[in-house]
Amino acid sequence: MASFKEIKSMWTELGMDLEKHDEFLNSFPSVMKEIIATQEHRPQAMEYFTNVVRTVHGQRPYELFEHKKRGGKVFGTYCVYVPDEVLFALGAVTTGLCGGDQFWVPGGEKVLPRATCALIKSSVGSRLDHTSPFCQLADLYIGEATCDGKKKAWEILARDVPMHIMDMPQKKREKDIQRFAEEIWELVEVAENLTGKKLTSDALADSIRLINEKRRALIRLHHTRQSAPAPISGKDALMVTQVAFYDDPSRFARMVNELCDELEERQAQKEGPFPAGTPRIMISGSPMALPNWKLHHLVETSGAVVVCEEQCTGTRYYENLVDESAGDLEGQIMALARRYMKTNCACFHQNEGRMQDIARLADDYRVDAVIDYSLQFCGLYSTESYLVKELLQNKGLPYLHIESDYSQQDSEALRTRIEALIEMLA
Ligand code: BJ8
Repeated sequence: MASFKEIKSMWTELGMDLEKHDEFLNSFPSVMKEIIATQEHRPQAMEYFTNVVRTVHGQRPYELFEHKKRGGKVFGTYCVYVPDEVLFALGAVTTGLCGGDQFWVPGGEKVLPRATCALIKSSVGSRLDHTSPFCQLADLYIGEATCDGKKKAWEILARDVPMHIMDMPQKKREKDIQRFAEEIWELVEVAENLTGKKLTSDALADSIRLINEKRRALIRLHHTRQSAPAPISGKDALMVTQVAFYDDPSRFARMVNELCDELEERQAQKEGPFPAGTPRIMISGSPMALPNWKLHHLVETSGAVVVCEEQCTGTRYYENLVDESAGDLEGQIMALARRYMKTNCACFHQNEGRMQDIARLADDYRVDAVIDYSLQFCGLYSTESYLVKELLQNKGLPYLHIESDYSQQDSEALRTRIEALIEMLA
């Protein structure tokens, strides 16, 4: 464990704005206390994940800092379509850079239109304000051409930091999957140049296994939420998935499996933080980057429990494993392309796969209602909510569409709508 003195000198060496960063640090403990620590009957194994979050700008960045001192590279990413496997196979470490806090939004608004989603503004603001150690540590930022907001924001961010942008297909035909495999090959070349290493089939096989292991642990965890009562709160489950974007993959998988042992014990005893019969909610839509717990907190303090997230901070991150059977690099890259193209983001044209996912998850998790969530100004998920609504009406499931941002201004209005939904379920 690094001491506070060591962490502080790292922040200085990374060129962070310490005064502004202190403002962020001063507000964080009370948010953690109010939203996370006040929950009752939390699993003991959540202590590890709570500590990772509590020290999120300290301990994990310090590990990356030391990795860099040993000559290693750090890649920063913003999207679940970036294949971590090839970067780990080159001895690098990846870290999520998506901003999930209102604190960074004004920094993003200095260069972006206000009518941009909070995730993009917060991500850009955290870099431009020099208040995130992860942004300061990344040697190369990997962006992607997904939504218009990101595509344009990356052009502005690239004036400040080195960036590589992955192109994204618009559809999922066989030729699109082949094209995505070419994008992965291009990423390999870029990463080889930065790390000075050559990708080998053996190293890639190891890292495919490593990341599969991490996803398997998450699948195991989230499956426990299918039982009633759910053995873990939605807030805690979301926090674990959020930590997955930052933590060391092997340690993370081990700690998630420890948590699963406890949750499976609770399942057997029919125990959980909420009594049996508590209305079960699935949240679909835009991702919730750390520490965005706003909607989960509102739901779980209004008499319901969140049991599933059809989001990139949920099923879209951990479902689908990479086929481990390929024996050479060509086959492995193709296996990666096939796995990543199974992820159903609203940035795709003709995205029926996402509707099938929502229908399947609603059944598997025995949900009583779905809250379809779009970050304000996210045209993709807002527009697709029309199809989500139609799907759920046909299934006879209550549905609520919510558009929100990272501020707390709309919290009470949202609570009123959420309470009305939950009352209807009683
Ligand atoms: S795979 S959801 S992580 S693009 S919420 S920035 S879409 S305007 S984050 Fe995303 Fe990859 Fe898709 Fe997932 Fe744009 Fe919408 Fe903002 Fe979004």
